[in-house]
Amino acid sequence: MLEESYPRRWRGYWKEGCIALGLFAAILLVALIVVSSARNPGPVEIHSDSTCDTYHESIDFNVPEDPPVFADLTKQELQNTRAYLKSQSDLNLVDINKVIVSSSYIYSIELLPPTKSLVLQHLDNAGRKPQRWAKVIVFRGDLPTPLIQEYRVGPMPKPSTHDLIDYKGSRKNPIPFAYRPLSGTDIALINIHIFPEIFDKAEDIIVESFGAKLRDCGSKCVTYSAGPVSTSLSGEVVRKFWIRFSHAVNFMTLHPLDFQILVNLDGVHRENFRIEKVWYNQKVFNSLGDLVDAYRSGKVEKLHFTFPKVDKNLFSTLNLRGDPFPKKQQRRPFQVEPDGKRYSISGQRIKYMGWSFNYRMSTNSGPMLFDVRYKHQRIAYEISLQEIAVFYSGYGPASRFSDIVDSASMIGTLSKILIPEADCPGHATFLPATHLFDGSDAPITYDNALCLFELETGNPLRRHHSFSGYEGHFYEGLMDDVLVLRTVLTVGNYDYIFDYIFHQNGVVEVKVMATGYILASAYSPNERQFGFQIHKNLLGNIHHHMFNFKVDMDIFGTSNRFETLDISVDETPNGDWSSLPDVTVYNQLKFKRTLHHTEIQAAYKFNFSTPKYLLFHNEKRKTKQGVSRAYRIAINGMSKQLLPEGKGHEPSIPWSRYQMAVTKFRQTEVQSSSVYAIWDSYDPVNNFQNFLDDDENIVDEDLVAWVTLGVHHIPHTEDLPVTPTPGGHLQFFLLPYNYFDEDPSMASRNAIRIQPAEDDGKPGKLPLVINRYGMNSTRKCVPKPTSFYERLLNDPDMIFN
Ligand SMILES: *[C@@H]1O[C@H](CO)[C@@H](O)[C@H](O)[C@H]1NC(C)=O
Ligand SMILES: *[C@@H]1O[C@H](CO)[C@@H](O)[C@H](O)[C@H]1NC(C)=O
Ligand SMILES: [Cu+2]
Repeated sequence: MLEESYPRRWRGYWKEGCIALGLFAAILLVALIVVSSARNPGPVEIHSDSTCDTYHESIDFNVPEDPPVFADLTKQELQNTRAYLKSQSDLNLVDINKVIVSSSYIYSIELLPPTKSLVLQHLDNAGRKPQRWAKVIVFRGDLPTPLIQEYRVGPMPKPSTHDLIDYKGSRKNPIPFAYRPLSGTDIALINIHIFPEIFDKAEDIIVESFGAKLRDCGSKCVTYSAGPVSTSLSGEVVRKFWIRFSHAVNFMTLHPLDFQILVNLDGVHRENFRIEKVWYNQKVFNSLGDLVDAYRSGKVEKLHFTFPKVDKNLFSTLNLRGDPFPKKQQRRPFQVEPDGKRYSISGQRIKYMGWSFNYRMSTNSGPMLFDVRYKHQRIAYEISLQEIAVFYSGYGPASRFSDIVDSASMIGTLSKILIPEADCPGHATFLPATHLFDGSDAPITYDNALCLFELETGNPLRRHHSFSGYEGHFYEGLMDDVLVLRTVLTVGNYDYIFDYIFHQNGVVEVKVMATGYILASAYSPNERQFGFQIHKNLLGNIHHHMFNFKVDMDIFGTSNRFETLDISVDETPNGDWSSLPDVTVYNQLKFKRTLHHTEIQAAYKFNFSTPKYLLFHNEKRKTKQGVSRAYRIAINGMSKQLLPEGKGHEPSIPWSRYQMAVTKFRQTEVQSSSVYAIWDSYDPVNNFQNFLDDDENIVDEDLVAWVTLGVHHIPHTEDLPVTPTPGGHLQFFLLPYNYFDEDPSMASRNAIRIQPAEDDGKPGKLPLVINRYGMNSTRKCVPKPTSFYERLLNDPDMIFN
């Protein structure tokens, strides 16, 4: 066992050690977050002038005493859960400031979404409101065989029981200790057990090679990040990281050094914690001692990286530079809401035009929607992010084995603050999220974790102009104004923007954009097939971004079918229409409906030769013409998983094999991934492929679609300093398909119609009627400027800890 205990105040240590920040994985800034207590949410900001405020809807962030079924756990519920668990002797929890790897401690507490059947009883049949429960992940370093346990704790508000969650064999619980998601204890282990050896043996080499030091380094420091190495590589369930070193300069991923160390941090025993390999100047060594010998004897060529000159012109910093534009100091355009907000919020339920839905921010899996309805009719029971993955390639081992599956990084906690007028429009409403997680004793609330805004997209939703007399003169058009619920998850280097977008015609859009810093390698000719040299010592490695979403479709209830419209070429005899011998057969397109009976049959891999529409319907609900009233899922932003199935780290993300899969809803198959997926490729904890492999019947069942978006990214110089979003929007849509009798946006008062007035028979100009359907376009009002920046100046903890 570990003899010494070390406090969780890593931050102090790092200051002494001169290593600015340890970064993990997708370069996860976990754990260094030392937050003493939750801040009070600031005042709600609603930017509009009272004179504009005619029909303001109500915006209420207060969580009711008895929270609605989908609401995140409240501060009080989180606190009560923690207090209850603390008092349970079987859990053996230690105080947060005494946590070491061999302790029992709580990794996360969050809502365990209630059983769907109970929720539907409650919502649709006036059934009793289901009890609220917490899902709690506990690291049990204290047990003879350390492991991870997932508990169901409750009922709220005052928990009285805790049981291991029974996944009925569909996924593991408890979970091998080596699979635990990334936490502060990893930093502590590297810090206490690995760094002394590096200081001891390699400090001279680091100073000579990189013009910077690991400790006592002043303004020239070397920092590091640690990337998990998933278990398929060694074929054993062990916990290993590649530590990559870089110059401690904004931003570190663009200043990599050709120096990496593979460490084993398995279990809780100090004798396990060791350096297994060392990489220096494109060569592998079995130990630091071997590197030192080779370095001294001239068997490895010495590297000479110069420490970058840090100023605002440094290529890797984000500062205004270049020839400033616009030439004059003219502000950006902005939008106004001339008659007040047209949406309301209450109990984490949002209403907008015909739409209503609940949102929540899962600590471990990010933004989720529940009970999405249009005109009171549920379309989807759930639409939620499941996983973010990025698989990198490279010659050097750290890039080669960086296959990052981000929910190991508590992605829901990574939207720390959205900034008005940069992350979201100035008129947005900012929504809080509260978490209790690794490193915190009390719940932490991030006031601006999400934002909600109505957006004038500038695109017409529909229009037609009939300008000639014989068609009948008229014009009508309507802008595609939407409601956007946004969050931005900063997973170390990358920033992922997630939007749930609601259109006026019954369409839901889900969109992902990536920005932020790339993860890169020190340039070497060996890396050329994996990227371009984009700066002096820098090469941007090719990688594949992948995102998985759960879309629990409920079209007129839970008895649904999945059908595709398969488009093909029709060869029609053409003798009647042409006498030319080579036109006796005419080719055109046709389609046929294919009902998919089982899960394997339904698993969708895009094929250009066989275009398809993907439709969900309830067989009992037809239009007057007898056509199935359906919703269509359309995916814009697909990519193919090129890695072979079942090899390497691919088994951790089996959902990426399909652009969409359809499964029968099961309460034990509520997520496609798990927080363990970054490690578990050798033996996945929650294997999505198993959802399909039992090949259940999916006809007239409750169906769930699992949608994967993706894009390959070969970085280029314009990814410096950070990746821009244009060209990288990945989306999928839920589109009504024979669902309404006509476009429901016909009921929008925001359309504009122009037609001739009754012809008075007089010569001269045609008299016109311009119909704005009662909208007053003469009232003028100006939104109040945001007070956000004042609040920020008064409370800098809002943005940096
Ligand atoms: C795509 O569809 C065509 C036509 O059915 C088929 O011949 C081909 O094998 C398919 N490709 C893949 C990769 O499945
Ligand atoms: C439109 O607003 C202006 C200014 O508030 C007001 O004077 C006018 O009567 C309004 N028109 C209608 C049709 O409501
Ligand atoms: Cu990228």
